[in-house]
Amino acid sequence: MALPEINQDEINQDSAGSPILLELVNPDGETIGTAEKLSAHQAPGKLHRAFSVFLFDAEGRMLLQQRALTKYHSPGVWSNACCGHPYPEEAPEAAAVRRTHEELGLKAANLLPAGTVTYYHPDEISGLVEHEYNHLFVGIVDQPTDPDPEEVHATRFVTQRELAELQAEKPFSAWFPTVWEAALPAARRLVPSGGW
Ligand code: DMA
Ligand code: MN
Repeated sequence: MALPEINQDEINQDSAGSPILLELVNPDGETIGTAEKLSAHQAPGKLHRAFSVFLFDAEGRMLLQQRALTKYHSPGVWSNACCGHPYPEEAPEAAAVRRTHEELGLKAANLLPAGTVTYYHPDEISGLVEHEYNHLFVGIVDQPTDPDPEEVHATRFVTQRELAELQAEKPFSAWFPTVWEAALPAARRLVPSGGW
């Protein structure tokens, strides 16, 4: 599929114009090299390191983000609180804390590791592919979000029932069901009152 709407510079360079690299890994999650962000996501895709953060309020409701309408892939869809890619040699938890702050304005202290999951999900809208070895984290948030509009269109906290209703009504990211199923045991331990 052609990608006419995607500005490759915006994907491959940070705000200072430096190239954005991410870590390529083998199926065991061991680093085997680096790649520019766009090339790792072009079909057929290269397996790379990623992280996903699941945040809950004190009542156990889950924070969702609607991705900005200008995101390079999966624009406008709902997903978990924050996802992204560690820089080469950056620890996944450090990247999770960094991006949760940048995207949502939150201090994600005390994130708990919730395992890893590997998947291959094409994005039908952009034609890009997420082939990821994903490090999962769960945590509690006790502050209001302050989203960066270039990353996040909207946020909301949902109960289990509200999540099911939203999933029936709105598009979600291709990876959300996969990462949420994998993070569920840790989420249940963290917020037993949430009824997840
Ligand atoms: C990609 O998220 C990461 C996963 C786990 C799907 P993203 O597109 O929001 O990351 P970024 O824009 O920071 O590269
Ligand atoms: Mn990716």
